Amino acid sequence: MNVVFLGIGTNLGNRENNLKEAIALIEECIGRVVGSSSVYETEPWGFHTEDEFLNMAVKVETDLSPSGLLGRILMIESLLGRLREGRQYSSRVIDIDILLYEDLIIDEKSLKIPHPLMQERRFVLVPLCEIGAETIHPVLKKSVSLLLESCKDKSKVKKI
Ligand code: PH2
Ligand code: MG
Ligand code: MG
Repeated sequence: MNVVFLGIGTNLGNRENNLKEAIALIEECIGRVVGSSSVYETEPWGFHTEDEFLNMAVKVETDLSPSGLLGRILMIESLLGRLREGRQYSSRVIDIDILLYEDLIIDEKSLKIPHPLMQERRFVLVPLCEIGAETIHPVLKKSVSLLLESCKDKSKVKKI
């Protein structure tokens, strides 16, 4: 079994329900959810919109390979009605990102693990720290709690 940390975000529709449905589908299609953070209301990061996000992190045990995992994530996102626009960042009903997969490092065009921007985003690090503070980032060689301490992002991340 492989331990993976996923970040989940939503800023459209019934956001609480989107998170619930995403977790149910993760249980069904990816593996056992063994850790789950609080839900945070967060300021949009990297683009402008009036629609604030809900973000959380989950810890999952899976026997899927990294590319198998990505395939299931894309399937879950489309089941929940995600439409992808051309722009870099846009509002979405659901986004599920692979943050960490054991201590694997993958740098391919369509799959990068660890998530290349996780250390710059409080909306990722604050929930992740709740369930994986001591986990070591395999590239930066620092724990998640140290990454949060040294993160320069000051955007709002509020537990709800
Ligand atoms: N996701 C993004 C870009 N910006 N901002 C917040 N607050 N939460 C997100 O999940 C998020 C974001 C790209 O995936
Ligand atoms: Mg994302
Ligand atoms: Mg994504």
